[in-house]
Amino acid sequence: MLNFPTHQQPTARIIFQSHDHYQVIYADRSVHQAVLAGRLQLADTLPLIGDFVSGQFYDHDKFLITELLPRQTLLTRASNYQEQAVAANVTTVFITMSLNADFSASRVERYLTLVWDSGATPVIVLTKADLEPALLAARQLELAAIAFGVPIITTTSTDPVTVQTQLNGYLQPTTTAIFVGSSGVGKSTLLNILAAQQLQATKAVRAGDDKGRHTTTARHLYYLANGAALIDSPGIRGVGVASSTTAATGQSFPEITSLAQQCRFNDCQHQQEPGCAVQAAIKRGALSEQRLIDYRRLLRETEYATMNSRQITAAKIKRLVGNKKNLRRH
Ligand SMILES: Nc1nc2c(ncn2[C@@H]2O[C@H](COP(=O)(O)OP(=O)(O)OP(=O)(O)O)[C@@H](O)[C@H]2O)c(=O)[nH]1
Ligand SMILES: [Mg+2]
Ligand SMILES: [Zn+2]
Repeated sequence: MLNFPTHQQPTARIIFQSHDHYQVIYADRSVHQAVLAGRLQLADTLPLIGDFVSGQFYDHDKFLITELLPRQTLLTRASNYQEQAVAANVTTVFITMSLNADFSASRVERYLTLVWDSGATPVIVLTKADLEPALLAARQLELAAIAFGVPIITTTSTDPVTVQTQLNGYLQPTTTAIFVGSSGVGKSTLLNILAAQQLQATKAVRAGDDKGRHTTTARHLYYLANGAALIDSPGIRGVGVASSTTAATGQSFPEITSLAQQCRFNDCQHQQEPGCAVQAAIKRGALSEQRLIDYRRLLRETEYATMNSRQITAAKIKRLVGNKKNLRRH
């Protein structure tokens, strides 16, 4: 049996979410489709992958989520106007970066900030050591200078036994770990090695620039044999865009809302993401670009409307600072 918090009612854990469709795992490791009780659908805080919930079974094996149990940690991602929730109750974040074209020490720095804010513990994982053996030592030094004692692990997928021995120490029965990092760095590959089975699909990176193909499209939580939980996530596609769609904005733009349901990524920003149904509709002339621009403007306004004055000032400063950073970079 999995190690779940005790509660009067049956307790389950969210392992997948897509819009209002959930999957939960029960302590006996059985997986069930799940929905939110009406009362919860209107709550300020919606259950999220990694959350423990309680509820009851209906229709034989479906689960009705009636209560969100208290969170130990919350991992969020920075966005222009607010934080976007990534996963709940994460204890360990594997900041995953490949040693080839993807390498960026300043990106690791940004990830570290997010992880420390969340209450989880970071571990830096440098992948594809086989491809860049000559660069390894210099890059480890570069990271050590910003990582202040955060463990730095180096992996090679063709040596699964070493991968297991290096990462197993971080995967206790009480651990919930998540892999974050760019597309194509080998997050799903590592998960498959640790689970010793092909749980997630993996795909070769583009020749030339080593960019990944966004093979993983949604977060998914798996339990390893020893009871450690491990979340695979899609490669981050540009940080810094708010994702929340308020109900009001959705109602004013029903055609965009319904198109968005068909986007490949749950949190698609309808910019350059692959498989974006909104951009596809613009391309074939079924949606005017102006509609999308108006939609974005309203979205931003409604986001400000839900903030207090201190939060608005903070968001504006954040935007200014972000712009300056971009200026310096170019
Ligand atoms: N040479 C080498 N290739 C690797 C290594 N790790 C992963 N790969 C390859 O890199 C490619 C991308 O790996 P994935 O595991 O799909 O990458 P991902 O991070 O899950 O990518 P997304 O799901 O798109 O975010 C695959 O072809 C892997 O076989 C490694 O250590 N060495
Ligand atoms: Mg993947
Ligand atoms: Zn989209």
